[in-house]
Formats: sequence, C-alpha cells, structure tokens
Amino acid sequence: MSEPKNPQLQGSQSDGSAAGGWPALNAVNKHLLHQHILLKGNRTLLSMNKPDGFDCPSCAWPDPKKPHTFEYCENGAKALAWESTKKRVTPEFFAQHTVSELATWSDHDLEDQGRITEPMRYDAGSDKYLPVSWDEAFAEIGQELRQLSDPWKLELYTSGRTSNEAAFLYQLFGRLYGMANFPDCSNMCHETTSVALPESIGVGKGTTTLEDFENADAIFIFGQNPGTNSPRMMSELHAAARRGASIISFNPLREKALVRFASPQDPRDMLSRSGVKISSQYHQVRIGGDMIAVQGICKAVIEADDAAQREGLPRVLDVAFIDEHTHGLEPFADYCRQLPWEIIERHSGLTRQALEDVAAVYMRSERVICCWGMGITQHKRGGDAMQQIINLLLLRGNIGKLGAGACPIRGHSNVQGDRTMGIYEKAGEPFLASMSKVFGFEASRKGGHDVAEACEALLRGEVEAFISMGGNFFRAIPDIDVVCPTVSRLKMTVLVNTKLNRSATVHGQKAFLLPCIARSELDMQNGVAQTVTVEDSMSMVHGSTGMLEPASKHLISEVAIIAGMAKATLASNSKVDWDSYVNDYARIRDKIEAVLPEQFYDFNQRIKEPGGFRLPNGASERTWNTASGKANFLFPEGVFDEDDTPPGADHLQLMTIRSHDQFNTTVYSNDDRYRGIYGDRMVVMLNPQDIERLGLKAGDYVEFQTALDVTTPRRAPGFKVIPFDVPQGCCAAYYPETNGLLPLANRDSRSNTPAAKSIPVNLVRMNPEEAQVALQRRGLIAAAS
Ligand SMILES: Nc1nc2c(c(=O)[nH]1)N[C@H]1C(S)=C(S)[C@@H](COP(=O)(O)OP(=O)(O)OC[C@H]3O[C@@H](n4cnc5c(=O)[nH]c(N)nc54)[C@H](O)[C@@H]3O)O[C@H]1N2
Ligand SMILES: Nc1nc2c(c(=O)[nH]1)N[C@H]1C(S)=C(S)[C@@H](COP(=O)(O)OP(=O)(O)OC[C@H]3O[C@@H](n4cnc5c(=O)[nH]c(N)nc54)[C@H](O)[C@@H]3O)O[C@H]1N2
Ligand SMILES: [Mo]
Repeated sequence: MSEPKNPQLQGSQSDGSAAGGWPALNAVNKHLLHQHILLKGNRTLLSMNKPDGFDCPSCAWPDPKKPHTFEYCENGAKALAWESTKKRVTPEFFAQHTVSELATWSDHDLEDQGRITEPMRYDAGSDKYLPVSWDEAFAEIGQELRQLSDPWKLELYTSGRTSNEAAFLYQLFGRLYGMANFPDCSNMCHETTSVALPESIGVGKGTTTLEDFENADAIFIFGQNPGTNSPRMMSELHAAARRGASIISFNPLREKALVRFASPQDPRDMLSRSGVKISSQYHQVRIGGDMIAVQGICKAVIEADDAAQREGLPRVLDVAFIDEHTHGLEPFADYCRQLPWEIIERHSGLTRQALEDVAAVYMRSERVICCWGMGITQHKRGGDAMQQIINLLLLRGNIGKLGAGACPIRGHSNVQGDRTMGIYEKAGEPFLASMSKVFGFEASRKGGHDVAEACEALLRGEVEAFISMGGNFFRAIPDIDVVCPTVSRLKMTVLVNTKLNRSATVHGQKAFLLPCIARSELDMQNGVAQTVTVEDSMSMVHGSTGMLEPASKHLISEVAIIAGMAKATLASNSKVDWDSYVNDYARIRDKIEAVLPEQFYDFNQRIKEPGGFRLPNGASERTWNTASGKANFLFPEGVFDEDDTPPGADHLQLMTIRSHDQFNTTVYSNDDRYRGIYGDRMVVMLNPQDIERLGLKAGDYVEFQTALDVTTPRRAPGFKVIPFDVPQGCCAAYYPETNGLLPLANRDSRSNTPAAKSIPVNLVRMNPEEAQVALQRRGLIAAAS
C-alpha cells in the first residue's frame, strides 16, 4: 500500500498487485488534504454524479441510473479537490509576481496557487495583472472587438468543460459577430471520431449505452487507459470480468488497471486486495499498429467464414445483417485475404497467433463492444484505424443490438455536448438555417478554423484577438515553441478560467483574465440556483446543479461572462435579450429546443428525469445516415507495401500520454502510481533493448529531437531514461511537457487531429548539469516552491 519514499525510477508496473483498491482511496484523501479539504462525510463528493447533484468536472463517462453511494472515482475526487481548493489567487498575488516571472513556473505550481478571485487586466508598464471591474473589462473587450479589421480575425476557443447553455450562447455570440472560428479541444482529441465514424455508420458519436456493457460477451479496448482517465468505466469492466466476459486490451503499455483491478465499491476486492483479472488477453501492439492489427483479426474472421462455406458449416459472418445493412464487404474481404501475415506481423508488432486468438474470442462472442481512446484518434491514420474497428464490428452485426457497439470514450465532461450545441467551425446547413431563423439573422455559411487552422492563422499573422472559454490552449496545442511566440502580436487575448495556467503568461497586447464560477458551485441568478446541462460519452443529457459557495464573491458564471462580452460587442445591432438568458437558464434551453427540436423537445421537462435523456442515435437503431444509406466497410488501399519500413526502424515513435496524477495540462503531482513512476515527469519510457542499442543507460539524460521537417528544429531537453515494458522502437513521455516536439502538420489528414501519439524522434544524450539548466529555463521544474 505504501509508496516508495525515495524511489529509484524504474517503471516496474508488473508487481502483480491490482490497480484501484485502498491506494485509490488513500490517494483521494491525500489530494483533498493538499487542497485543505476533509473527506469524512463530505457532502460535495456524495452529490457528485447523482440525479440531483452536479456532474463531475473530470471525464465524460456516463452516470448510472442507480448510482453507488460513492459515484466518484479517485481521479474525479482529485478534480473536485483541485476545483474546490481553499487556496486563492488574489490581486495581492498578482501584485507580487510579474508575468515574465510566472512564465518560468511549472504547470503544477501555477495551478496549485488556487482559484482566481477577481477579473484582472494585463498592465504592460509593470508586466503584471491588475484588478479591473467586470463592467470595465466587458466595455474594453467590446471596444476592441468592434475595432477588429474583420470579424474572421477573432478566434473563440472552447474547452470541453463548458456547459451546453454556455456553449450555445458562445457560438451564438460568434455567429452574430459574423464569423465561425470555433477551435475547440475536441479538435485535439476525438475529432478523428467525429469525422471517420459518420463515413462508416452515419453518426459521429458512439452507439452504446451502459446497458450494453452489462450485456456484452466481449469488450475490446484500443488505446485507452480507463484506470486513470475514465476510472468509473472500471466498474463496468470489473463487473464484466466477474461475470466471465472476455476483455481484450490493445496497448503498447501494460496499463495496470487493465491487467488487475480492485474495485473500491466491492468488499471482496477490498478484503483480498488482489482484485480481479480484467484483460483475458493483452496485446502490446506497436504504436500506430492498430489499423493493420485489426485488419489481421478481420482476415482471420473472413478466412474462417470462407472455410465454413467450403465445408458447408454455419457461416461465421452475420450474413443477414451484412446484406440488409452494409455496403462494400467484398472489396474489403478481398483486401484482407490478400494482406500477407508477414506484413501484418511486422507493422502491428503482434504475432499471427495472437491475432488469431483475438479472432477466436470475437467469433465465439454473440455481443461485442469496441472501445477506443487517444491511442487510436491521435495518429496520422487515426480515422483509417477507427474504420477498421468498425469493419470488425460490422462483420458480425455488432452495431445496433443489445450488448454490442462502438464506444469512443470522450475526454472532457461536456466535450460531446459542446459540439451538439454548435461549437463547430464547419456546422451543417440545417443547424445554421435553424439558428438564423430562431435568432432572426443570417449566420455565415463560410467554414471557420479548427485548432490546427487557428494555429496556422496565428503563424500567418491573421489573428487579431483570441478568446478562450476554459482550457489551456497555449499549453495543449502542438508546436507550442513555434506558435506561442506569435501571440504577443495579438491586439487582445481573453481567458475565462478558474485557475492560473500557462496560457495566462502567453498574452496579447491587451489581456484579460476572467475567473468564473465552477461546475460544483452554486450559480445563483435572481435568488434562484441555476442548473446547467451536459452530454456524456453515451449521448445522455442531464442536469448539473452546483452546491458549494463560489470561491470568491466576485466570480460570475460563464453564461454571464459570455453575455457581458456579447452585449458590449454587439451593442445595438443585436436583437438578442442577453439579460433574460442570464436571469434564467431555462430560457437558453428553450432556444436550444427551438434550434434543435428533434433532439431537445421538452428539454426543460426531460432534464428532470433521473439520469436525463438520450439523444437520438441513428446507428444504434440501425438506420444509417451515410451516402450509401448503409453502414460502409471502408479501408485505405496500398498503405503497406512490401518494403515499407515499419515505425521505429530508423528513429523512435514517441507517444505523449497522461500520468495518473494529471488532468490534461493540470498536473496534480509528479507521481504516476500505476506505472510505478514517482517524483518526476521529465522521463522517457524506453525498451531496455533500445536503451542498449542507443548506447544509453537507465538514468541518463537525453534531449528529444523531432525527426520530421528538419527546417524547423524541435527539441525538448532534460528527460531521464527509464527502462520500461514498451515495444521496441516505441517510447512514451508525458503531455504537455513534450508539446513543443509535435509539428502542426503531423496530424490526421481528414480531421486535423494532431498525431500526439506518433511523433518520430531521435534521442541525444545530455550531461545532468545541462539538463538541469535547460529544465529551469523552460519552467519545467518547480521554481516557486
Ligand atoms: N484523470 C484524468 N482523466 C482524464 C484526463 C486526464 O488527463 N486525467 N483527460 C481527459 C481527456 S480530455 C481525454 S481525451 C481522455 C484521454 O484518455 P485516454 O484516451 O486514455 O488518453 P491517453 O492517456 O492520452 O492515452 C491512452 C492510451 O493509449 C495508449 N496508446 C498510445 N498510442 C497507442 C497506439 O498506437 N495504439 C494503442 N492501441 N494504444 C496506444 C497509451 O499507452 C495509453 O494507455 O481522458 C479524459 N479523462
Ligand atoms: N501532446 C499532446 N497534446 C495534447 C493531448 C495529448 O494527449 N498529447 N491531448 C489533447 C486533448 S485530448 C485535449 S482534450 C486537450 C486539452 O486541452 P484544454 O481543454 O485546453 O486543457 P485543460 O488542461 O483541460 O484545461 C485546464 C484549464 O481549464 C480551466 N478550467 C477548469 N475548469 C473550468 C471551468 O469550469 N470553467 C472554465 N472556464 N475554465 C475551467 C482551468 O483554468 C485549467 O487551468 O489537449 C490536447 N493536447
Ligand atoms: Mo481530450
């Protein structure tokens, strides 16, 4: 149970113990204490993810209809602890530190200062943020925006914690202003899913519900680390494993919770501490090897079906489903039949036997769910890989029946809802026509910028103002060392945040820091507590009502901030009564219903149902909103030629991943308990044979150099080598410390999602002193403490 006191870095995650269990509960307590909060009888934690409570500000896993007493997880509790911290960032704090100084602080130290208490405005003379009144801030923001040379020179960024109500008003504001530049965090996350899934099955969202998880015979998990990133999913996986369902994981790393998990809700586990074996098969696929691995599984299934036909045995494929519901099986089947096993083995890093073992489970299971996360989406061929997963499901009719389906696991708690609300730079005609009609204006039909395009516009000098609704844009994006220096040229940057983060130090000539009320806090308008709504990974929409006293009496809600900016900017030419929306959020929901009546009819009534309501999802009813009117078997041709060098042959493939103690760019601590790494995030996890091959040894310091586009050198110094159980040619390091290495152009070609899981890199040895100096300079080791 105890963690090593002065640990040697080693990355030994194979000690046989289970993830979860008592250490998870202890970790909750530790983090609450660090933020000066007590766990015992904590009413706030008990209200999280309950029908009349608030939605956890962490991941997008759905809430069960009958919640457990503790419907939160270790990492949800950490997120809440960091949100409801007693620490404060006051005007006095800002008076003591210049922005140039804050820029040298670590991500952890910046956020650990606590909640921002008052609106602040940057003062260039003193290089400090000084307090400003809300009225003054809005007036100045409005004035700046009215003076931009062109409405398209504004970018409105959204991070996925923003509620439906705030997101809807935010895009209304942007469209009334006359543009559609809505980069959002989804563009760095599941955009691949939003683009590739509709081509295959006509909907950009998952098709499963929690009930499907209760009925699945097999669950395949590709490139996702639920023990850390959606721990409440572990309840479903744990229950599935207990009842004998097969769980098969594909991941270059043996993520501890996918190996064994002890459920803090299960007394048997808590007594024995050894937990339950989760994955019945674990395949350490090479980074980026999933596409061809899945084609290998499909090949085995198709060939088994060919054999059954020859021998007059029952068919392996669900022929009735394929005939009625799909298009394009034959070319795909032929492609798989002709794909040589040597190529499959070389590119996936998995053996034919291993893939045939997966196929055997797939063929004997009536109901199969495939889940995926960033290990699939953040690749240059992410969309192609995902479409192979869909092909696999289609072969045996595993979409649109109980216990089966496609399950992309979204990241932020409302990232899916924000898109539904129109945070979409390429929104379709029906939505734009409806917005125009309901609000009496003509919304521009021109497409705007996603994250990658916003970054390119910044590089071209075509952005004048940037507003960010939550998040940490200038830390989360690719190519930070190239993009961030351009920001000082902007006329204005505005950050609406709860906490201090690095984006506050990357600012325009005018800059505002506008702190808002958080999800867990009471949002009182006219004496009435307001409810907001969110949509989870399974298209369930439900209400969320905060209960804590806001962190400061000066805070206002995101809705009020958006309305304040909109009123000051659009002034007299807006017919929208912003104040009426701020006074009663139910009126915003009425407008959402008016714009999207098929999805949100009786919106205000239906959010009162426990667990909320599910948005319509064609594919899960087997209606296919695709060009062919059917579900499509899609595959890229000619990707793997005989002499194509597999990844890792001449350089390493770097995947940038999350530790157990971070939420995206919010770093809770330098530990990564499940991977056995303590006290340091500046590490590179490497295969022992690669360490030897490169003439390195454990504990050496190295500089990463991106092995792409040599005209722009991209380097990240000061990473310590640790031997790790990762396939040869692959290595792992943490995000966001590595975000300078990721070239903007290295992205999924259809969705523009940055390929954060495959950055070709070389490693160059450094001496420890050089490494220390480099880290200090980049603000990557604690400067404040
Ligand atoms: N506590 C916590 N919860 C979170 C977050 C957080 O940071 N902290 N972030 C939230 C957000 S926004 C998101 S998007 C999700 C992210 O949740 P995940 O999708 O789990 O994200 P990652 O940790 O980036 O990486 C996922 C896994 O992909 C594996 N992987 C990398 N490359 C490949 C590959 O080529 N193939 C395969 N098969 N696997 C690969 C990695 O080893 C890792 O286990 O979590 C959300 N929830
Ligand atoms: N290399 C690499 N880069 C990546 C990734 C990767 O795996 N590798 N992952 C990508 C992914 S999946 C994502 S989603 C993005 C994440 O990118 P973002 O969503 O932009 O980043 P976060 O770190 O989640 O944002 C944290 C900040 O949000 C603010 N915040 C928290 N709660 C609230 C709130 O209630 N309201 C408001 N207004 N602000 C709030 C706090 O000030 C906090 O500092 O990063 C992407 N970047
Ligand atoms: Mo994400």
